[in-house]
Amino acid sequence: MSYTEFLNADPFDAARDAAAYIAEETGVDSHDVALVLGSGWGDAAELIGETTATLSASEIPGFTAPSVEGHVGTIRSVLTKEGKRALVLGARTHYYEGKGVRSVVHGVRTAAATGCKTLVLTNGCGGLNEDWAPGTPVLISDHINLTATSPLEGATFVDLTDLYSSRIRSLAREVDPSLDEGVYAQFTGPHYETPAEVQYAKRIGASLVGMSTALEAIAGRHAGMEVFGISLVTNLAAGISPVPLSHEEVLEAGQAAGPRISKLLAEIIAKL
Ligand code: 8IG
Repeated sequence: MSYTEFLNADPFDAARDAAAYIAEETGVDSHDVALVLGSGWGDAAELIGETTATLSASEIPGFTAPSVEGHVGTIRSVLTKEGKRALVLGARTHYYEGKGVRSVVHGVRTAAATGCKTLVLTNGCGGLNEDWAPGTPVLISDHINLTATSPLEGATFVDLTDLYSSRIRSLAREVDPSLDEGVYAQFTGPHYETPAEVQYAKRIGASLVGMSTALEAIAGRHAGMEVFGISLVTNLAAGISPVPLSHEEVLEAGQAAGPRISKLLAEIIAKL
């Protein structure tokens, strides 16, 4: 399926096509939990279980290769110790890539079409709370969608109360009681915020700023999945920190936090 064909197709038909391809290639008829790996989370899936199949995202209908260093372009089927099947999406499409919001949520819709009942969204982001040193994982309690768009089309009035499952957040705090929570504001990017925009985000109630997750969470809820979100604060947001942001800093903070967040993620998934 070419990109043009994808854009002209019904997005749920495209997701079913991708799910059929994944079932065929992995030999797994149905997956239970989907995991989207964001910046800094690339290696975090290693402890979840045994990888039984690895697919290149660009082979799967409607998926495209990622364009950002530090993002992995593979989709893996992982068997957990508890016998659950996890679909690990290392290939997120960001809104700033300009491929449209349908492309952004195609992975999430595909995950639902493969049978997933739970969606775990991870990301690397900026933090507004000075107590969150680079490398701090933070649970997402809610979001503010600042993209001025939605993955839903037409009269699709979906309730977003408790979008980020309080049940799964409690499970996460059983694993690590020190986990803080924050409200994630999705900006479009790809530029980082100005200090004034960070202050605006703070005043409207955000404590995390990033370029993903909210649109995917909405699509996940619409598709009937229970959504869990966890951010890795890789940098203090612009103006909160006295030093300017760099993508290298982001990658380094992610690498340093690797072992802790890998263990955390594996233990949360084991409890689902
Ligand atoms: I990693 O400070 C990462 N992603 N919008 N702001 C936004 N996205 C981010 C940031 C940040 N850090």
